[in-house]
Amino acid sequence: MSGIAELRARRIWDSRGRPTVEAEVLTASGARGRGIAPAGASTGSGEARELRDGGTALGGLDVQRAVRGVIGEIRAALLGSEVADQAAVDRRLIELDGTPDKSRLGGNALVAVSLACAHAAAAEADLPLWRHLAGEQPVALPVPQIQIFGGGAHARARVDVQDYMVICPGAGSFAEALEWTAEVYRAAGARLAKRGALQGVADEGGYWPAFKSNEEGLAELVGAIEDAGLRPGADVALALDVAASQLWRAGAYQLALENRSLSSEQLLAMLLRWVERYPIVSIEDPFAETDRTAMQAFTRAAGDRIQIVGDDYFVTSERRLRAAAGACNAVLLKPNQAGTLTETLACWNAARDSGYRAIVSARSGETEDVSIVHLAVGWGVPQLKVGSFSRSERMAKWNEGIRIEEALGARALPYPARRLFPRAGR
Ligand code: 2PG
Ligand code: MG
Repeated sequence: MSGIAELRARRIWDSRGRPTVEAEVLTASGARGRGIAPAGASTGSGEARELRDGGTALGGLDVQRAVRGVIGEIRAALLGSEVADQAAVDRRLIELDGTPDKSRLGGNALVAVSLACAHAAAAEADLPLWRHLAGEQPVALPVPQIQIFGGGAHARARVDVQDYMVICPGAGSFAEALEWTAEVYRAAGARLAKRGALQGVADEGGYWPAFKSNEEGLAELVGAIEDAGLRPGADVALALDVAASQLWRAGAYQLALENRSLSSEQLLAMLLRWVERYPIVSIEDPFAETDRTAMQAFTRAAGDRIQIVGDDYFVTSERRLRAAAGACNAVLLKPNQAGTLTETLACWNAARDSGYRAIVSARSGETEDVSIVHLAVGWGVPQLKVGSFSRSERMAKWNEGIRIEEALGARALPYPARRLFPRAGR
């Protein structure tokens, strides 16, 4: 047990070259912890607000005010606090900010400090963060959702669907899932290059494709799985993030790529057709964050077959999850959407209470910070989404999972892929 002796912060740079907040906690006994705030591009309106400076420099995105808040007010409030009492630290942060959306001190400042405290507490106990969080509980590695093609807000809306991802229901371990994904990623790149449809990579490292329709991405993904010598559905299945809040304009879903505008009912029919035709096991934000009726209808229609994930829809809010009323059957957990680790954990506990699944997720703007891998393992969240299979802000996280899986060895609980996606994995 040791108190916070020093709290520092600085502006550093994220994977999009934008400013972000890094916080560092030092305890009285000399342990250190560091946390970095990630940043979203397709954000839900209910997320904790980032504090950005505005003005013209750096596109208004600078975070000097957020940094000053950490080394001023937040430091003064937390000095001497017990570092291992994460709930008390986070409560203090929330009280100090005093706004419902964390807009005064900034969700970016708060999440960096919250993460830094968790790391310092783990260092104090001389444990890796995942073990510090899990205590004596046995743990497993999470099943990765890995992006192959990027679109939406991460690729200037080149395609409307934001994330075309794979999940490997047939893989026997985290390491094997990564190996299979590496083959699929390579195969997908080779296919696009051959057709002259490869335009670089999107924000999370997935290929930036020149598709003619959104459905073409699904067919290409199935083709890439086959090219890689794997069985679509049984070995490697499809997962989508439609990020549909981004498509909702003037009372309809606008598919710019196809020059079409769909009602909720038409989008629902299209997604059901995709689920029939392709080995899809998970769809995130199939409808806009405001379209509760469609979310409930889609969950009734497809929720027994696939995972339906609320991201912008729940914004990692315990309250929203408890009020889900049959919308979705899974929740994305993003610590910076909530603002603190304690609130993120509360959302995961609410999901467990309600029989919802959960996936810990990175943001499209990331850094070398690998905390989310430790959160997934340590909290027992059985799935993890960190973007694609290229660029080191993504690979650092996948590689951290490999190290944890190796450290756990035979002590690990069974890898949950086949339990979570049994039909696809047969
Ligand atoms: C999402 C995330 C990650 P962003 O929508 O799930 O893909 O994107 O961080 O831009 O919200
Ligand atoms: Mg999303």
